[in-house]
Amino acid sequence: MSVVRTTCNRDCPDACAMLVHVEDGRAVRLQGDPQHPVTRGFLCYRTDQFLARQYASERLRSPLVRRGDRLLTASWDAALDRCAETLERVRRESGGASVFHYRSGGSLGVLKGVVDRFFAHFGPVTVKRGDICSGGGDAAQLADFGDSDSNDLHDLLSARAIVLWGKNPHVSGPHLLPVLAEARRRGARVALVDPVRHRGASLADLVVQPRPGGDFALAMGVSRLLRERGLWRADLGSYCDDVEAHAALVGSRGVDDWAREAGVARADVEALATLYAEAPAAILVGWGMQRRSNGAAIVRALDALGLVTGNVGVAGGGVSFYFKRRGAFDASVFAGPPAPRTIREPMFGQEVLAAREPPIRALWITAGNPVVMLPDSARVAEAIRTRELSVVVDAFLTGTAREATVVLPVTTMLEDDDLVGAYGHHYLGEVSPAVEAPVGVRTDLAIVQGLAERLGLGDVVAGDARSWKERALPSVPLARFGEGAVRSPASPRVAFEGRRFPTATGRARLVAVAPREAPSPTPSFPLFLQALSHPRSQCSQWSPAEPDGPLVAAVHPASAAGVADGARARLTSALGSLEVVVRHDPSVHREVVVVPKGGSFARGRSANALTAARLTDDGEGAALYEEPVRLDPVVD
Ligand SMILES: Nc1nc2c(c(=O)[nH]1)N[C@H]1C(S)=C(S)[C@@H](COP(=O)(O)OP(=O)(O)OC[C@H]3O[C@@H](n4cnc5c(=O)[nH]c(N)nc54)[C@H](O)[C@@H]3O)O[C@H]1N2
Ligand SMILES: Nc1nc2c(c(=O)[nH]1)N[C@H]1C(S)=C(S)[C@@H](COP(=O)(O)OP(=O)(O)OC[C@H]3O[C@@H](n4cnc5c(=O)[nH]c(N)nc54)[C@H](O)[C@@H]3O)O[C@H]1N2
Ligand code: SF4
Ligand SMILES: [Mo]
Repeated sequence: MSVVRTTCNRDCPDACAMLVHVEDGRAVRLQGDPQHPVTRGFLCYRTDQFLARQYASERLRSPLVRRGDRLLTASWDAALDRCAETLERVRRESGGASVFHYRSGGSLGVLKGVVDRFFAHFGPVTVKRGDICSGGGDAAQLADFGDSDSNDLHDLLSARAIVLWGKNPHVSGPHLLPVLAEARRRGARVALVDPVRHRGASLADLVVQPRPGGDFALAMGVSRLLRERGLWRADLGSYCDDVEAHAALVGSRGVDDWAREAGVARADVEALATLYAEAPAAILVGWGMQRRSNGAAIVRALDALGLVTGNVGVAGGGVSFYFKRRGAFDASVFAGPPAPRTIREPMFGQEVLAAREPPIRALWITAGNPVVMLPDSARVAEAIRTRELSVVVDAFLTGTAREATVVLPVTTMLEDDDLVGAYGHHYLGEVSPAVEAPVGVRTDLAIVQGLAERLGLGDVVAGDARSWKERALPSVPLARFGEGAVRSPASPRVAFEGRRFPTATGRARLVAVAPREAPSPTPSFPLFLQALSHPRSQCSQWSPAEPDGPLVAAVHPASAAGVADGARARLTSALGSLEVVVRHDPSVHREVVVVPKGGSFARGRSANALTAARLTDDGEGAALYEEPVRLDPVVD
């Protein structure tokens, strides 16, 4: 029996330090490291259950190569030869741009960048642009602050007020919860702003339920009231640009009008303004809210609220969206010649199919399941199915892998060797192999090295995991990871301390233009589909296994179109329909229906089969939660 210390590499803010208990070469228990200041001895449900996935009989143990309709087992040599020959030919005939390397967040391991490096040197090839997860919010914070980073997580203990704005920590990042609880014990008041009154309400002194996307107006209303109460800082012009234009925007409507547009009562705006007026006040900006056609503008409105009240650049304050997880790493190690072309991630299906001069002839997919996780699933599937070569590197036969020409089996996080940064706190983590990979399974690093050798580029990606870690993180000796939690040297404890911003003027920018109003539902499609994070899955990775049967759709009883609680219904959008089981849930806003994200495409559980590809207002993110849908009773 041994215990191996490692880090969870999943796409989650928490980057937990894990203790893996190993018996006879088999992991038997996963434990959160009690010594780690954020992990505090516990893991989330989905990773507590990860061993079911680790040892699932469905895990791939051999490469698969397509013959006609079927994917057949092949040797590594045969599979890699096939990949190399086709990539070579396609590049010779059509240039590097005819190859598209798509990498997503199946693992946040920094060394996945070696695959990027290979393709940059092989081509350079086409890569993605924008970000399906956080494009809108990233663009907003870059525009306003010049960077996207947060105060230390434990700095929240200095806050007097905390607003969870569109964020569901019980599901999406549970290691925020003990910090929130402690902040409350120290007297902070907490508000929750979300169209879904989720479990976060149990920690909140105030809950405001705006209509979906109504947050821009809500923030404007709060700001207007605070200005009327004399709570805008007098020296605003010394650290902000566009002050007059912003003041005109906030003043362009009365509080009642802003409240109406936000879909809340004036009393809600007043209560939120009163709570937020307790300085220092922190806004924790969730990821869900910015996946909207006005998502970047919403985050800009929250940035502005923090700026005008003097809550940015101070302890206990901040408008925290993202912790700069890559800050400590040397990105140049993974770089190569610039990409000749980019594909907007949310438009994957459409743009791959439409690409010309050259067309996209070959696709390589690393740590992504785009058929399930990107909108317009059917088109994404078609785009993958119709290339001359589509290679999917994954541990399972996902909805994406099923469409591939070649599938290459990869290690899980318990077998991998890597480094991660967190986007919900400032600690870095080392991913160390706790168990050996099954025979026939390789790391992404070994796979790309095998490919590179065949293409005469072995030197570009040579080196073991350890040497890549040392190159990627020159400022921290790896031995430090054995001694306890390692804080990123790249992030100060207070972001933008002293109200100094890395923008062209050194000042922050205030939003000056209102976005288009959030869309309203129509009589024929009275609901918006919100496919949200679920406790049992990490995006499309379920643990234990994905439930059988139709998706469960949670809807306010008044919006259930007469479908009884527990009854079956059809959920229909302009793109198609799925069978669901309706659950009446009065905590869900009346304009919204909530289903889990990441459901299987083949089994009719994928919300993205119904969701059209739409961009956010900035940052080329996806407006995932604006698909108009309706529920219809199923008549047996
Ligand atoms: N269990 C689990 N945890 C996960 C994941 C998972 O799949 N499962 N995914 C991970 C990933 S990829 C990410 S990016 C992170 C964060 O990923 P998310 O789970 O997307 O993040 P949250 O910040 O909790 O945002 C979700 C909340 O935003 C709310 N929201 C949606 N629209 C609006 C709006 O217009 N206004 C307001 N105020 N709120 C709105 C939703 O109702 C919901 O409560 O979490 C990670 N954590
Ligand atoms: N409708 C709707 N769609 C959404 C969302 C939503 O809220 N609603 N959320 C969006 C968000 S926030 C995100 S981040 C994206 C996530 O989209 P993806 O990143 O595509 O999702 P995952 O399911 O986390 O991971 C993809 C695959 O990576 C594999 N994988 C895991 N570890 C490794 C590894 O080490 N190497 C390799 N090669 N593969 C590995 C997994 O087995 C999995 O099949 O989805 C987005 N899609
Ligand atoms: S998925 Fe997130 S909360 Fe769960 S163990 Fe991993 S880092 Fe921690
Ligand atoms: Mo995400």
